[in-house]
Amino acid sequence: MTTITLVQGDITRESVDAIVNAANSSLLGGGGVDGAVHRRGGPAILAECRELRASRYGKGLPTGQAVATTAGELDARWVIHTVGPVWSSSEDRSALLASCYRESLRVADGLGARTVAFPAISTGVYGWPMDDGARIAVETVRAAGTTSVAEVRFVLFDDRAYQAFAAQLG
Ligand code: AR6
Repeated sequence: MTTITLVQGDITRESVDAIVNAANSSLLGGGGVDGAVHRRGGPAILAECRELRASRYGKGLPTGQAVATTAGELDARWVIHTVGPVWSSSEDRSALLASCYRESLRVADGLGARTVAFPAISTGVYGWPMDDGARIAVETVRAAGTTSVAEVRFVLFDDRAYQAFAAQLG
């Protein structure tokens, strides 16, 4: 069983085996969590992302998939980069958002990570409504029963996000 914990704060300050990054398919950085991960983690992360683009993801990492790199100077062993879907009011993309959590956990499992920190994927720049993003996150992690990950820690930036996740945990 995976224990789910909630903390409010900056995910790049967490001490865990793996930190999940809300990346974009370029893997070359951006704002939000992605910007913070690269700023605090240093250039080794970007260097490995560039190698992944050259070797495996010439067209970019597809939405809903996940891939690991070094965590550079972060207090973690790995960063797992995943690409959330951009929110759409006309199209249901929730399967892609669920896939981000599931695939990140699958990668974490493969690495032998026991503690994994997730941000609220897609709920920032990508515009996903927080309550729905929290529901998908918690449901998907709860359903990912086969993982050897002992703790999933959701790291929420502000009180509103924290409350949304707390409501889902019940
Ligand atoms: N720690 C924890 N949560 C954070 C942090 C942080 N340091 N910074 C922001 N959040 P976002 P997305 C929250 O925009 O929506 C980037 O440019 C934020 O309040 O980081 O998946 C990428 O390169 C929000 O609730 O990710 C992509 O282009 C949540 O983390 C795009 O943004 C996710 O916000 C991805 O957009």
